[in-house]
Amino acid sequence: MKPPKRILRALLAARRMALTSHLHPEGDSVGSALALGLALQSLGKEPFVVFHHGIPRRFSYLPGQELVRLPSSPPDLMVLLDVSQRERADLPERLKEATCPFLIVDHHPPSGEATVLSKMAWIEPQAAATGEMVYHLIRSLKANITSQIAACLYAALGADTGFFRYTNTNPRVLRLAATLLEKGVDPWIAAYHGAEERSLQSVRLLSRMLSRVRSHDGLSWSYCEPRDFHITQTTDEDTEEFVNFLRAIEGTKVAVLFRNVEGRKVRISFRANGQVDVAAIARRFGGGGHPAAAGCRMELSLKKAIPLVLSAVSEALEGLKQQ
Ligand SMILES: [Mn+2]
Repeated sequence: MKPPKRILRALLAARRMALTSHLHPEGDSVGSALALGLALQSLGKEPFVVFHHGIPRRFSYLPGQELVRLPSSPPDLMVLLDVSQRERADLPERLKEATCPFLIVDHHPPSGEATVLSKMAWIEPQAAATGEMVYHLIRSLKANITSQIAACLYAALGADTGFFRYTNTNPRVLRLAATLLEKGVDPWIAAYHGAEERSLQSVRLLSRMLSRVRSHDGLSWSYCEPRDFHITQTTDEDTEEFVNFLRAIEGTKVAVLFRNVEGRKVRISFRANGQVDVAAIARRFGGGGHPAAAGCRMELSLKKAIPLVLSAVSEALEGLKQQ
């Protein structure tokens, strides 16, 4: 996995850089941005890690938090990590519209704009996480993998491999994990904050969601409605990983979780157990993701969104039967 020369040249030529990722950042986004930020800082650059809507509290244990700040004027270079579309980046409007070059480092299979911007994009669908690409980027930039950078990269790798359980876990990934452990990473701290820890309110929300789960013909689904968020004093951020509880149900081929925090806005997460490509389903509704984990958003009521999406999933499941 070798970063293209033009990507390295662009990073070396710039001084002030803003690093960002997609909205609702998870471990790969936050870990990749902080790791690259720390490495660029060690090279004498001035990196800004920008998550306009904030970083989930669970990642506050990660080093490099001091780099999370907004540049007062447009930077020389913008780096999008784990996302390839400017509109999906968690930037304030004025930075989204900045005229500086936008660099893309992402492991999601390309869609639309990424191909157009391909000169400035490094897309590596073989990578288990963007963090894996960032590791090679840092090495190629001749920066040291410090224990701090290793902690951020391990969080990134852990997040996208389900802490080394998903099928993207391969010998190469485990070798990289071993290298990071050799730098002093504590695997339990990373797994606890990255995957296990949740707030009491979030557990209360989970219990409401689970109390109404439906499971039939390989499809398991449930939803959270505005009342749930209101009663438990939670936000959509507290539903992280909820969909995995649905995927855990015996016989599930596709799991779907609907969340309606307020108004006519529904967020939908899909998980598959290996047979159905849920990214293809999510794309039909304007979303995207990986074959086994995807998502989309709809400007509809929960009542209207649920049957629309479930019938698309049932169709895909029917297709399996006929094969
Ligand atoms: Mn990722």
